[in-house]
Amino acid sequence: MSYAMVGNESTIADRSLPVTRFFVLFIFAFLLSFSQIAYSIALSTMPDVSHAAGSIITASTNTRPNVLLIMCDDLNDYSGAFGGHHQVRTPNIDKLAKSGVVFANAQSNCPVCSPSRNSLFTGVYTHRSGDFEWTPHDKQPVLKNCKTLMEYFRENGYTVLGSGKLLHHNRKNLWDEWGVEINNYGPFAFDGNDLVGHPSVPEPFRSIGAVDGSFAPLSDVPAFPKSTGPGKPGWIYSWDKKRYLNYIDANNRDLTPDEMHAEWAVRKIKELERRNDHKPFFMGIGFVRPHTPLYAPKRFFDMFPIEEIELSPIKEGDAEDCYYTSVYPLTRKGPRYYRLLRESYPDIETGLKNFLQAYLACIAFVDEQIGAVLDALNDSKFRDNTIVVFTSDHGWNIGEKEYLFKNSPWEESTRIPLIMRAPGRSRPGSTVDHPVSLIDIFPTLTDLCRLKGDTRKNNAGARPDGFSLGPFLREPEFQNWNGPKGALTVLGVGQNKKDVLKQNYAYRTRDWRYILYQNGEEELYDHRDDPYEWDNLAGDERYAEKKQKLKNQMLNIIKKDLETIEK
Ligand SMILES: [Ca+2]
Ligand SMILES: [Ca+2]
Repeated sequence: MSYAMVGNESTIADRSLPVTRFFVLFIFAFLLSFSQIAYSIALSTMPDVSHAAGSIITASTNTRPNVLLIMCDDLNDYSGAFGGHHQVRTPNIDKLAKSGVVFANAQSNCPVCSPSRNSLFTGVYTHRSGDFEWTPHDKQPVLKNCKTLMEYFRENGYTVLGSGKLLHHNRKNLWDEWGVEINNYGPFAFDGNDLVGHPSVPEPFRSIGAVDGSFAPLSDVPAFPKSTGPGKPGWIYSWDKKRYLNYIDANNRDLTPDEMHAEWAVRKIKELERRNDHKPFFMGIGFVRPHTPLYAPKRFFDMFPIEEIELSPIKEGDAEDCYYTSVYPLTRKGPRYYRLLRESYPDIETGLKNFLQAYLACIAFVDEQIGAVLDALNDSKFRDNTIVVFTSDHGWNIGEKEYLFKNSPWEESTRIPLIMRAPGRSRPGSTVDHPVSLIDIFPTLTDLCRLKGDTRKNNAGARPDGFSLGPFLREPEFQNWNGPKGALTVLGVGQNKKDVLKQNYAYRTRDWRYILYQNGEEELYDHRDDPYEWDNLAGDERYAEKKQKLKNQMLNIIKKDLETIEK
């Protein structure tokens, strides 16, 4: 119970009968003493890390570190610290990178929103839980029996606060304090009747719709020749069509959801400072850009004039030695969006440049939101005892291999930015090249914050599959990590949901990417001289031994889980 609520009850009591007042005061005293007892128990059961050798705590107080987890949505490796697109503008992410540790070869375990986030927040591999689609975690046979990071932190005496897109299907009861209630993806173009593709986007790409078929600066308020319904065309926040985002000009407009979440986080950090309640906090802030629709204030589009945009290197005919379309139809989003973009512009280069301009604008925009939150943290008393984790749920292909979407088995979809800063423990400005993945975040935070207790709610749950990245924070070239040599990514196929070996897998080591499709087709890329994964070496006899070795390593990770499932 928060002090604010107790305060309200006291106010009511002042206007009530004496008996009621006594009762309320009694409850108040009971809650106060109970919270103090609970806190004492929590402290006594927690290891005292303040004097431990190499403790991440620099202060002499008996406190555990706070955690600030910042997530982006669909952000690939373009940000500057990851050597991505050379025109990208991410000064705040880059600044964080300089003060923390960059994981330069971090991978998503499932490159699509819902399963990736379920996996991150429970620590359980997607293929192990069978979570390949859009079922909320608490409706699934394995994941509903696992504690989320939020529950686990709370159980360990943390105050747990969040705002924005963290789990794909948020559950407010997982948080002590939840931030802004809003559809995170908005605003959307509204034609007076429906949420539609932005009218400035050419057809047929626009026909994809209000989410994936839309990109424009916010100043381009959706206008239509004639209203098709009872409403007024313009920007609208949500599918319920109730709340408009009013836009007069750049300085006179309503905020976008990401801006609201940043504002909430800044305000909350200041409030936590004043609160002084001795409990550490876990705060999650989930920004939705650069997820589609790619809308951002115009000044961010102006940073990337269309005539100056350069595409990432794309090889003509690159998809010809790939097997994606041997298991998925050409009507699937990635190939289809690429074709629709090509048909909407004089040529595919022009189409990709227009899309990329909006993607870069949204990255620059979200970087500014990230900067606001990090500045608030760095200006607060929490700067030196707060672990910062920054990442994304997966990446996005922008035209590589004739694919425009997430959820591919290739580097641009699977590679993610990952930065960790643990004051007193991480070496500022260092880079880890060892492959790691989102599955490792849960055990890393468990390790750094010395969380205790079973992460499962009962035996039907699964334990976290990853390994703590703690050793890399101090020693970027650490050689004896307990984790695997490579990072595993799964691309689920809905119809074979229960058969773990009937999914498609990618496996990324330091130098290689190996892909095994459910029909047995393979791809193999040597990143040492093929960073764009142009030449599939899987059919080349000279690499047969290498390929087999990678396949075995990968299957060992998967089969270990199979054994666990069969028990
Ligand atoms: Ca996503
Ligand atoms: Ca190729």
